[in-house]
Amino acid sequence: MPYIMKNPVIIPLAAALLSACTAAPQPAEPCDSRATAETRALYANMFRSAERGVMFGHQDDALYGHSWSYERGRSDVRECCGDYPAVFGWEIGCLELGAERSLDGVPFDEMVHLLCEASDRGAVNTVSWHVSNPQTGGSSWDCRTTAAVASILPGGEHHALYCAWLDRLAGFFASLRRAGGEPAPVLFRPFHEHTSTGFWWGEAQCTPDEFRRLWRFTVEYLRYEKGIHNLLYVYSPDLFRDAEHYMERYPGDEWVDVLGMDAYHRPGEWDFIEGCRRMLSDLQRLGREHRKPVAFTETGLEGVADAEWWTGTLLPAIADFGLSYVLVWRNAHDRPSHFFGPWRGHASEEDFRRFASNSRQPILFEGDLKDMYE
Ligand code: BMA
Repeated sequence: MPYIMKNPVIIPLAAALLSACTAAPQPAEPCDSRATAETRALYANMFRSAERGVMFGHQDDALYGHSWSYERGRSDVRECCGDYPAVFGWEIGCLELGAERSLDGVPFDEMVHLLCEASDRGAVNTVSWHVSNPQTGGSSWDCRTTAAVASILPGGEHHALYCAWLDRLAGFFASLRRAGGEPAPVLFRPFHEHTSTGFWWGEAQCTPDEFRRLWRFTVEYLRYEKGIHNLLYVYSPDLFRDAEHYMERYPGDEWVDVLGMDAYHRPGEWDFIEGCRRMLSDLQRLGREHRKPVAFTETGLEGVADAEWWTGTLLPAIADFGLSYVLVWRNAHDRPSHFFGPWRGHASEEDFRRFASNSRQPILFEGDLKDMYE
């Protein structure tokens, strides 16, 4: 008889050790312990779909495209490759002011309608927020002062105003309903690109501590004060030097669900492929350490001046990092050269199809998704 069979203490100990070694790791949970069932399912499915491929996302895809606007059912991406993007990006700047249209002129009621439709079809939605400057009344890009963040933290001069803005956001998020009536889950990506100098919440405009407090207050207020539980929070700095720089203003694992990054291809400014691979490899490692999905939350080459950009540049930049999604920015309908996605008739259309169907790094579109909400 083996020795352990004689020892009543060792038997359970050995069994516990064995099961600890063989048990599958518990699936990671959203940081909101009260996240809705569909939000939890989306989170779990983001890990699973990343094993099959990278979801393709496009900002404002359902609202308008290059030279058309507000024609329900249309999509520049679908017109090029036969399927909708897997991830739809939406922008809510100016919602905080109580406006009926976003800073890009998009009627919020149309956005709500199309976002819910995308959710019902099984696609993923992500929302960015180019929030106005609470101190000056200017736009997100108004960096005249360095005290805007401090001014909206608890005790600050504009704190009450900021809470009123969040009340409006909460109303918007609560109004997003799937066909069955349950809240539509959203990947919310506030205070993006803070490592650039472009926005009033950027690293030149506030201290790391102020940034973290702003993030935590925002999440806390929406979650506990307003009872919003259909959000997954996405952290998305702009270019970063190394993992330490990436994490410098990280609010903490209990306030972030997805590790993202934004990086645009600006020829002549930096080596896009090499730089992306360096940053995405840091991101992949951080994602494993923190048990968070990783995503390339904004990218693109404005005007896509290279007919083989999709397979020649984007694909080698993003392949093999286990990304959950990559999202290219909008195709403005009213600024002919301000586009980042494909559109029918553009010189890169054929290459986009090659990108969409390449076998080196599978790219997922809406029709490739298994039900993300179950
Ligand atoms: C920027 C540009 C702007 C737009 C903003 C918010 O990158 O596309 O025209 O207002 O995003 O969507």
